[in-house]
Amino acid sequence: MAAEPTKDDRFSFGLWTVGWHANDQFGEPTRAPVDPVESVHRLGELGAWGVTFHDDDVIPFGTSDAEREKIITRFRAALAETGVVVPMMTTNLFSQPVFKDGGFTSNDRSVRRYALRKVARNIDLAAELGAETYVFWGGREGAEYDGAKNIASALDRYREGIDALAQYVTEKGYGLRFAIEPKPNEPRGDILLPTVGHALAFIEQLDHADMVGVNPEVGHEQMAGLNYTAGIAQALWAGKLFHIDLNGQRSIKYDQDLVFGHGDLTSAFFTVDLLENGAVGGGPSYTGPRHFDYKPSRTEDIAGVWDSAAANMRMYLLLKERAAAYRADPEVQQAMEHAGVGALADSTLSSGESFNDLLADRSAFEDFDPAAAGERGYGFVRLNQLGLEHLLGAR
Ligand code: GLT
Ligand code: MN
Ligand code: MN
Repeated sequence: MAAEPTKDDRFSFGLWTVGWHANDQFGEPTRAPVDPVESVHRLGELGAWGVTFHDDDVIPFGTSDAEREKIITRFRAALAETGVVVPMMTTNLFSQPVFKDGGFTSNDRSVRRYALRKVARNIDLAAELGAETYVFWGGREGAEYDGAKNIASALDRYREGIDALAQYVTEKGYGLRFAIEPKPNEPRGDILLPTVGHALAFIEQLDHADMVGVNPEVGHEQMAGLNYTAGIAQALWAGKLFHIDLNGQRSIKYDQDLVFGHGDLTSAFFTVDLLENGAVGGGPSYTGPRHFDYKPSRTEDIAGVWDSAAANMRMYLLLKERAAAYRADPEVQQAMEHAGVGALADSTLSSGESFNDLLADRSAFEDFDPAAAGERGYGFVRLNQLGLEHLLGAR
């Protein structure tokens, strides 16, 4: 049995997750609104370490400045009472009609200017609350019609927006880093920066590239048929895995936001193995929050909201325990050795060897027997079977 979650596990939840009223495209809300202060208390009691939120999750859109201050004061009191921290914050640039064509990349310049101001105001609050990461999920940054959006201009404006805000953070001396969250579609037909790879390439074009990374979400990569574990491994390799959104998704369809592990369980196992144990043979590891971005299904009542929140942490801890057993199993270690998993960390040229040395090495080519090397069995299936047996608790 996995341990109960504690603050040392650094589990965090978006307030929009448990706070979702369970309205969808086809139906009315099935639950009453949850007071964010109540969520802080309940999540803290369940063992969560942190909460994250959009400006509008805590301070309803259109609130006056005076009322805003009162809300913030009450929210801070809940944090102080519970010891729950705010490791990440973000901006809602997608719910209000003004953002129907996007925030940073709306075809309407006045909307783009308004979006930057909305983000800057919330960044000030994020710095005040001690957040380390500021997320940018551009759900409305995109289009349905190819003729309606100049993608090059949109990317120019996206870059301009992120760079201007990064400059603002730098000038203010805030200790914040930015994390871009990719998603292929929904709510827009096609969203800009649809995958981890697109986001990483975009970041390289920024003036402030050093302070910008990614916040990959399990379901968003899987909606595009991509391998989440491989995606975050590349982000780690690039030094850009600043934050993660854990949840579950069952194949290529609408964004399900299921409990972590309730989608592709095998993939979740290898995700936790990578996050907790690092890559076999070495590589950078992830030290950030274990953040859940799921939605308690529309079928659940309020008890089901808190049960499903707890289920995320429990799934993570169970998988962490299974992954530790997998790594500690001598048979697994032997199978990894046989498969050459760790050997991939050896450089292809020896240290000090030049490319000309390789050209002169007859054993590498003239005397090499490719037919013999082609006979090697790597035993990847046996290794995977051992992994699945550990996942099933059969070993
Ligand atoms: C929205 C989206 C999530 C993002 C949130 C951050 S909001 O619910 O579906 O994936 O992480 O803006
Ligand atoms: Mn997300
Ligand atoms: Mn999602």
